[in-house]
Amino acid sequence: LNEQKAKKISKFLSLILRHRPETINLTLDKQGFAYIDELIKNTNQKTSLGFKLTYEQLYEVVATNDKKRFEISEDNIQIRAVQGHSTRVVERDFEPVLPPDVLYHGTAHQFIPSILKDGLLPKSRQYVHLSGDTKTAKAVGKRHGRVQILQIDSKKMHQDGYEFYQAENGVWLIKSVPVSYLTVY
Ligand code: HQG
Repeated sequence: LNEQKAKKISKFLSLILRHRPETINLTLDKQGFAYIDELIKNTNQKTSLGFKLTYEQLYEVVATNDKKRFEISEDNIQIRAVQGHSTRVVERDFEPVLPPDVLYHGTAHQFIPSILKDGLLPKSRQYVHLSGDTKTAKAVGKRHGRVQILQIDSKKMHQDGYEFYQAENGVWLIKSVPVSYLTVY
């Protein structure tokens, strides 16, 4: 599988498993899982990828994905995206975990006034995504424009009773971050 094709499959899986399963008439359960058989069959019927998706390609993309975005169930028959879901599609359960003292959020410069007014909101996703290091935060923010990193006082937030979650791929998740815990980094 060349890099370009792997990326195309990864983007397609993100779309289907996070935001628009209905594109290929796929059903996701409450924890985000879909049957691999059904995903492959429906993908190939609708040829939404422009080529036939095989089991081998699917497994290779899951195993080699740069951000480990996908997870295959223990019984090997289902697949899901571990984070990033649109709220209207999936509301996964996560166990609250102890966060590091500080976390980061990479965003674009143009969103700063609004964020400093309303805090960090999940927008169309189920959670606000936070990063453990500034390098990752930078990469996330860059997608939206000129990067601005925000530092989150996660220690204080946790002490104040806010719950933090961590997806299987290490991405930190929280429902929202009030302005008082944010510092422009
Ligand atoms: C911003 C990618 C105005 C927020 C990444 C962000 C991540 C506000 C944007 C994952 C705001 C939402 C998620 C407010 C938040 N006013 N703007 N009050 N509160 N925002 O894409 O964190 O490659 O939904 O700062 O790497 O950029 O897809 O979230 O800029 O892990 O696997 O609203 O997606 O991963 O944008 O990215 P997004 P995100 P994947």
